Amino acid sequence: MKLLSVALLVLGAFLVPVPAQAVGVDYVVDGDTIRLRSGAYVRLIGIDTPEVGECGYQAAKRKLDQWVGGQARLVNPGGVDDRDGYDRLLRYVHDAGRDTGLALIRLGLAKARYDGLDGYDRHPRQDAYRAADRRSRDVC
Ligand SMILES: [Ca+2]
Repeated sequence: MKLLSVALLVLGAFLVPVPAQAVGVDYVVDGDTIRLRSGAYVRLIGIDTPEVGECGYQAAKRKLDQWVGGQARLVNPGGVDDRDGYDRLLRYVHDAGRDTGLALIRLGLAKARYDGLDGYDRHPRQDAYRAADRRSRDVC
């Protein structure tokens, strides 16, 4: 019995680190914000995409819609605020096992922002996001 407990504890340590929650997506608001079927809004952590009317707005929105239209998985990293100033959930978003925000940065459709270098919470993937942004050519 004791051995079983220890085994479960060890196994748990490998299973727990990145809990991703599957959610239904109602629609994509823009390149960095989605609305869930639950009615909640999600702001992707650590990225920024163009606002309505700005160059790249449609391209970023269309790509995000292509990737997470219908459903996505949310990751809630420790050390980052649960919600932003607009009451939107702050989450990493994954599509098909991929980090959607990072993929947008790599395509030059998003910039790495709203992180520890901008006066916000430092997030666990900040260094990877910033490095990818430096390497990617922005579409605008
Ligand atoms: Ca870039």
